[in-house]
Amino acid sequence: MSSIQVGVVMGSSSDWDTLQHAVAILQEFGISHEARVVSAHRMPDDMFAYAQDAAPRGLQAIIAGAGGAAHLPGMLASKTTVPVLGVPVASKHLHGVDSLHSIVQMPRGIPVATFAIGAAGAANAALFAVAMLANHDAALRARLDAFRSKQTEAARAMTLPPAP
Ligand code: RP5
Repeated sequence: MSSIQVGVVMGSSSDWDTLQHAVAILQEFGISHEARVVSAHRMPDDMFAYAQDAAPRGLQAIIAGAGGAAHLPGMLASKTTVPVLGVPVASKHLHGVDSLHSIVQMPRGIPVATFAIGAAGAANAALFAVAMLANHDAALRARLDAFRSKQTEAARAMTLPPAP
């Protein structure tokens, strides 16, 4: 069994600008992970193999990002019960609304946890994966609580320019 806890997959290298924000969070929390291009449309056999191997490999979650006709998260979810966290990538023509709808509108019985379009969604998918892993890891829970506290302090310290 591999020691990889979270897989980060995306439909194209052009999705990396978005999905790198998930990887940065996983790195920050010391979560073992991998990042790969696994295209639903251009390499469907590889996609099915990735999904089928996910549980035997010991993956705890798959963060899957794609844009446009974003079938990758849903099709992965159709072939594994490892939780799939879907990240809609902003597309050129429809700005990611197409990606969001493609990912979120799953049929009953095959869930994909769907996050916001773009970088915030990618980061939040990773934070959600951290929260799932923290259910069985008290030290990780403490690091996640510290992350939240730091964020709260940063928000409290925010100032605004003087009114015109
Ligand atoms: C999707 O098509 C990918 O997830 C990507 O967001 C989009 C465009 O891919 P490229 O043409 O940039 O490779 O499958």
